[in-house]
Amino acid sequence: MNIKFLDLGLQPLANSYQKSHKKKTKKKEKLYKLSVSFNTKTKLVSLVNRIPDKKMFNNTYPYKSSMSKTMIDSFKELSKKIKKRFKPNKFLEIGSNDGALIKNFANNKAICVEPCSNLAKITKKNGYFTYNEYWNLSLAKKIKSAFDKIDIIYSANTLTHINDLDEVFRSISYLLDKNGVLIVEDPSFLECIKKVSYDQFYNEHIYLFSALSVKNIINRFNLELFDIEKLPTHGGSLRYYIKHKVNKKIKIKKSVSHQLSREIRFGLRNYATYKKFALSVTKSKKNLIKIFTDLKIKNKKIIGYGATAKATTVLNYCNIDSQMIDYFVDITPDKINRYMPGKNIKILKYNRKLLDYIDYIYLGAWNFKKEIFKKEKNFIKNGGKFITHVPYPKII
Ligand code: DWN
Repeated sequence: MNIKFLDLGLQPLANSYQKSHKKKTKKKEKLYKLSVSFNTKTKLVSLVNRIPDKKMFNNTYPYKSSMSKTMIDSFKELSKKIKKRFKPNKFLEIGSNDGALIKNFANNKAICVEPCSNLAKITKKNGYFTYNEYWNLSLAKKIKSAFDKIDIIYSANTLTHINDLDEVFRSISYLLDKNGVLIVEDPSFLECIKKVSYDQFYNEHIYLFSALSVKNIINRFNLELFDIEKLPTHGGSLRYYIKHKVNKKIKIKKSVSHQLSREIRFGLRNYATYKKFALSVTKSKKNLIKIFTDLKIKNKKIIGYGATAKATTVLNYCNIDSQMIDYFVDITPDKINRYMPGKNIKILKYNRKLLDYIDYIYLGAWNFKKEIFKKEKNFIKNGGKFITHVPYPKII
């Protein structure tokens, strides 16, 4: 049974950065209900309303994984680890984005799957065999007939974006070699609760995984977890290592039972934990609005840093608009000179000079705080302050 526990109101599509100021053009931006539920049997956390894939993942998807050094370094480290630990002959990535990870593998050893054609074009151009398609069983069959054995399937921040999870894992189980390994990386729901990072929810993130829910879902497809790594990326992620149950050569590591116990101890099987989280979200909203209004009363100049999908959830849930935030800065080419979805705040091309005469910066990309603080040490040295809502609204 699915029980709704969190309501984040009406929200625009998170990655649909508007070309023009909607209030000026009087054209209405489409808004969708964003609420979150918990399945009492599988422990899976998911959105109540689903948006068709094609509306979100098409030929204009703006997000590029290679925009942060943190992610580039994390992918480089992981590819070294995969090569050493599993020595793959054929590596397949589902949701290869702009190739931030795949570029660490030789062209003849790696295959990309990417439904957004603007991104698929990049890996194709860089010589990788790229299927510009959505991940499903018919694609898995096509790949099997072309390449036969796939010994590593990897997917970061993608499987949680696909509505039909049964088809996702059925297709993986079909394609993955008997002795092969599936590696899945996604934000951890436990970390999301601990950090009250409710902005992990937006229409693209249909699911937020925990080890408990992943274990339950993959079990239906004769797959099992054999290792779990905790990662600092994207506000705290888990990397799940999965194998076919019939493969007894790979031993199950203690990290699996440790993570499951951690989640059980925290209460991820109990509805009361979810209700408590929803209360913390309401409190976070109230306190963040207070910080912004208090600063605006004092005529402080505030901008945003990192025009993230996550920031869209925060701005629309807390009703923070261009009266509060003058503009956002971002380095992603396809976001520049556009407007934050739903809130008409302009996104400018990042330039250090844009931080001059600014009193406060709202950290849209709080998950890259370390990287951003390092880059902006002069802003901090000159007395500039940051605003964040994670793990609770505060000025840093
Ligand atoms: O799952 C998803 C995650 C992985 O990425 C997608 N559905 C959408 C996207 O979500 P997001 O937009 O919340 O992701 P990020 O990775 O937190 O976005 C960071 C943004 O900040 C990018 O637009 C790049 C920008 N940035 C910047 O302008 N200067 C980032 C850094 C580190 C910087 O120095």
